[in-house]
Amino acid sequence: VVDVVALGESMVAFLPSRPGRLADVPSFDRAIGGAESNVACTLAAAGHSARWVGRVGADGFGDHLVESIGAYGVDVGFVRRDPGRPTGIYFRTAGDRATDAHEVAYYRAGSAASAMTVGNTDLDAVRAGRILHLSGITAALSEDCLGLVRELTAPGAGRPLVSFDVNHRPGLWRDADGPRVLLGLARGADIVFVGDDEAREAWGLHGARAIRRALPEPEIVVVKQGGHGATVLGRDTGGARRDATGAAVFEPALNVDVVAAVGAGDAFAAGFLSATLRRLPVRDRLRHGHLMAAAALTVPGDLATPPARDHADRLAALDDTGWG
Ligand code: KDG
Repeated sequence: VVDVVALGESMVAFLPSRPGRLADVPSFDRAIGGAESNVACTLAAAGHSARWVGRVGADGFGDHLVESIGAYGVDVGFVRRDPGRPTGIYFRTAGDRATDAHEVAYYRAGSAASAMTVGNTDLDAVRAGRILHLSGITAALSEDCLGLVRELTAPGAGRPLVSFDVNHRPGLWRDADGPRVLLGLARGADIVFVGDDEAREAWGLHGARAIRRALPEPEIVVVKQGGHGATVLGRDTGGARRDATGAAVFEPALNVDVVAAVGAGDAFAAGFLSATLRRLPVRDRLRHGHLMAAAALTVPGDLATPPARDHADRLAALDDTGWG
């Protein structure tokens, strides 16, 4: 059994050679992006077995993605190639240091990944892990992709633990329905990751407890509070409390000098899921999330080399004065 299967669109990401507006940046460096494959890569780097299932074009960018993600040790054997559609790409600018305001230009409409359907995806391969990681980005790509995410978040016997990162990307939604659809999908998951800022913008919800009240079903809801920290609200907060909304565990984030926030949420999810697979206590799951996020925050691209498992364990074991 694979530890984690992640399904979603991966893209070639073009990172700016210097700060400035998209209109002014003269050249870009090629990297890879894709929220779900980022999670798979970080988990593989942290010593887990991980599979990424996606769809790319039968083009050079598709080769690059499959090779790069495979080089992290991720199983790419179930990635499909579509000769009729291109691999998605995107360009971004460097974020303003204070506000992280940046521009993103996607070239992914009609991409190979947007043509993923229930019918052309190997559902057994997708459901073969202990955890299936999905995100709201896939739901935004097309009606077919939304149907696939709905199928994978539907209740069913033998379903893996479903992890869902809300990842609300307003620019990708075809209509104003995105927030409502995302809320419905999140309610079908077992572990939900959501930023307090996106919950405010998408759902008008303020604060972790309000978010938990709107998402009563999942076993665990992780509310990410940016540079401040993250809170777990769930039934599984160490076994002591069994109520759906009452038990909350907050853990401060590490205070790092941010180079680029992109990819940090994915790294956080990977660290949290890694510690979940290892059945570590909730505080340590949050700390492993923060450690992986700190690594991603201090590099320009989506993916950093995370600390090795024993190193991460030593850092997570710091006492409260040493942490954060
Ligand atoms: O989380 C990082 C992603 O946002 C980035 O890699 C691009 O997947 C991406 C998206 O759709 O925004």
